[in-house]
Amino acid sequence: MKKRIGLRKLYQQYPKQAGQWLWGGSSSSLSRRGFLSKSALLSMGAVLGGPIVFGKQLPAGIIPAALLHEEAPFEIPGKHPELVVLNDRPVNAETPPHLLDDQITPADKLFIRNNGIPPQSVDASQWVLTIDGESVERPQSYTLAELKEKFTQYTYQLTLECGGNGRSEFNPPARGNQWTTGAVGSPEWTGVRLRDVLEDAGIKSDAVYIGYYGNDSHLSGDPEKVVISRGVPMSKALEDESLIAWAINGKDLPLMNGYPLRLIFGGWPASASGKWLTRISVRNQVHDGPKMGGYSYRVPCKPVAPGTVVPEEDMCIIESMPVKSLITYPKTGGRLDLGQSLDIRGHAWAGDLSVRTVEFSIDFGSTWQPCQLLPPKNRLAWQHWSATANFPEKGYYEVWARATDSKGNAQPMLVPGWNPRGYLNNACHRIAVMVV
Ligand SMILES: Nc1nc2c(c(=O)[nH]1)N[C@H]1C(S)=C(S)[C@@H](COP(=O)(O)O)O[C@H]1N2
Ligand SMILES: [Mo]
Repeated sequence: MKKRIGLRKLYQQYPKQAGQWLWGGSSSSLSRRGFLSKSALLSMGAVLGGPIVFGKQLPAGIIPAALLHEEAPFEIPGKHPELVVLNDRPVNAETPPHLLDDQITPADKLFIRNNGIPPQSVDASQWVLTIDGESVERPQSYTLAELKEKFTQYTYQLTLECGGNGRSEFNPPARGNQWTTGAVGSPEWTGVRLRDVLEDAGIKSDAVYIGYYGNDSHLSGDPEKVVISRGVPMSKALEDESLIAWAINGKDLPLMNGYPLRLIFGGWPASASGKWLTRISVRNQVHDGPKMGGYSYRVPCKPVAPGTVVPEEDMCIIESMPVKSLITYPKTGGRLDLGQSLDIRGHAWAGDLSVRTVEFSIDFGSTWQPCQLLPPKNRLAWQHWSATANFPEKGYYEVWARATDSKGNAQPMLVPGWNPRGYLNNACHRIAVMVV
């Protein structure tokens, strides 16, 4: 396991340059268009070991991707040793982009986002799921074995992304886990349809929302305190792909990812996908459990200037996630001989929508070239893209990828819509390439 030390260390090592890159440079190093001066580019090139070929297009305030990561040892059992641990109480770990190269994310590479302490010992044979709430006709309880026997089982590849993925790039910074790009994955999940179970219990006509409860424990140690209890509107709850799942890629869920039972809502903030699931309440109002209100998993209903203090009543619940993509091959920081072409690939996803196109740029977005894009395995699974890049001369390059969803919304190149808690950063992913 690696633990990120972060930009502070970078700043200690290269105070002058890091200061310029992080905070947009001194006025003398910036042109009026906001790009870096020749001398700033030269000093960055010196640290990188080669000239930044399209450096004039490198937006100011952006650190070359080659210099973003620093790591130190740490460990979580059952998870890939290269996951990056952001916090160990509660455990939060993200997946470096090159580890997400598989078309279907292996369980040991799926990120972990815990708000509390997972159950210490789980006896799956004793596990019971209760369906209750004002808007259920006949409250029911099912053991895991009953769920498996009574209802048809489905398997879907579903993309799970934390609403805070990308938070580390917001400025002013937002508190919370400083996710870079790795709070996302797209494994295959097996379970029963939430709809089938809710219909078995009977949904009253006034039902508007479901809320989940899990049996993790609050960090305070107070057994009465619920860690997190979120949910989705009935329209999302009743979709074919909304699952109560017990398996990931055909095997039991890892404890950290919700063993033995969890919800999965592909394309929505992963905070809706309750882990260690014990109860689902069918509500006649928008669910009001912990982390449904205030600033949790909510963004300003209308865009605000960075740093604005937004009143709670002007915050709206995040629903479908925005279009996004990752470059999963090659790993950032690779070297290539001049004249060699570079095969690149990755995934793209778009919340409830599908991805229409993916493009890449080697000149900081001045020009874009098309990528091949495959259809999703099923609705709400991520899509694979690939392309071949050629570089005109020796030097430092970045490959940027940009996806556009089925409604024509494209990823922004720079961090979009600042919000108090740093959600929904879908800025383009980029990798560093040195041509020698
Ligand atoms: N019971 C419970 N469910 C939970 C959480 C939690 O802390 N407790 N965290 C949520 C959040 S914020 C996210 S992003 C996802 C993370 O799922 P994963 O850890 O399997 O990747 O689980 C969600 N479900
Ligand atoms: Mo999350």
